[in-house]
Amino acid sequence: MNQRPFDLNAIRADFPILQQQVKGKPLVYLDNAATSQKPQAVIDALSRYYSTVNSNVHRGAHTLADLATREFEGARETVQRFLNAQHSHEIIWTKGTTESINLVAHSYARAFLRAGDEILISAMEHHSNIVPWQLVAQQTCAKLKVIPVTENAELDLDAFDKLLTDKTRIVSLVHVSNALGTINPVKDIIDKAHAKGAVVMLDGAQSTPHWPVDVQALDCDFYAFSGHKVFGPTGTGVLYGKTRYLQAMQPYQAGGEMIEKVTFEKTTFNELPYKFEAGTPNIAGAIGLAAAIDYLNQFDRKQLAQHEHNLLQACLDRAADMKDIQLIGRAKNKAGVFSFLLKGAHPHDVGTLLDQQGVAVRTGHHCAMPIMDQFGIPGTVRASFAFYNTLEEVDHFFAALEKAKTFLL
Ligand code: 7TS
Repeated sequence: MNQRPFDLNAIRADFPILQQQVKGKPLVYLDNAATSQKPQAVIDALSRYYSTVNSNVHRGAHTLADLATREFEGARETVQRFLNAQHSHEIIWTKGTTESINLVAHSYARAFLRAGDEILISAMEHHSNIVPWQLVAQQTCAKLKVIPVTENAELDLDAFDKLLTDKTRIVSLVHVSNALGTINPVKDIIDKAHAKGAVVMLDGAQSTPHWPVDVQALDCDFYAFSGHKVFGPTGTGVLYGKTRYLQAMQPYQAGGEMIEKVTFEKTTFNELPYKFEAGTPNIAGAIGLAAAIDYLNQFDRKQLAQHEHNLLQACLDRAADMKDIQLIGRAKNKAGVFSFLLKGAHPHDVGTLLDQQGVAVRTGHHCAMPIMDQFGIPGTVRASFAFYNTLEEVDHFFAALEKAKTFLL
């Protein structure tokens, strides 16, 4: 396949929002971990769908309904290839990582866990990979256990070995931390968890935007990601699950689409994946997400990842020369997330001063309060990168940071 060369100017021209000014300054968008920007190809896919295809799926006898169904199911196959899943019925549409994790917590864990069983998560999880398991633990009298995180923001793997026991039924772990950037050694963890008979769910919200994920090579049992973080529309997401687990699970949302036959006495469910997709799905969103994946697939994704790594390295180099900056998250294996504090300044104040200079970052606890508590901080300032960011933007960001320092310190 002919791959498109990595030409940053041409890439940036594909993202209309990046051409904007904010507060009279060129936008420097460094909040990609919260949501990433959309290329024109995605915007066009949505517009084309609504202008020429819009119909409901799986039910119509007319031409457009058939077309919408084929495009919607084609999008599922695009995601199947994106994750290298074995079957397209292993791809369940959701509205994001949060819903995907809740689906597994409700339909798998709540049904199959018994009192005394254990669920293992880590101290660096996003709230969406903590709270669903707390609820399930309460409902089933299972126990929630937490893998500690070291000072360097890495998983404490010795502690993991001890926490993983014959009672562990589920390990649910973030692939890449949104607050710290840590890339977790998930393959080892999956293999060890399987050896104990536990199922493994991975939160891929922050990995899928950066490099190809292969669920068969990982051998994870469930994998969740958000479409809006991989350059697709908001309100889209995916749960991958191995067929044997999905087949054993009951749906946790019920309604149209997910049934085979309904009488007042008894309902039988539709086959996979529809059993888990009650109601009219986000058809345009799924087609938009497939357009985002097609867009990414034009490139050698290794080149995109290398570029993001260079951006992170530039930040780390600049920070090493800068006074009064404290890095949060010093893992050796790290994705393009640069979380920090200016000593003595509240993260929100830093964020506001950066915004005045056109630089968009996120400040706060990043929906990961427990790890912030562990580090004894209320939150951080977080710059997070996508492949369309430039080294010039890193320069601009640090110049803006120096200026913020003169106001705050
Ligand atoms: N898991 C991780 C690791 C995340 O980073 C996020 C969102 C989620 C789950 C939830 O994804 P959603 O699409 O269902 O909302 N993270 C962030 C963030 O870092 N800033 O804003 C949202």
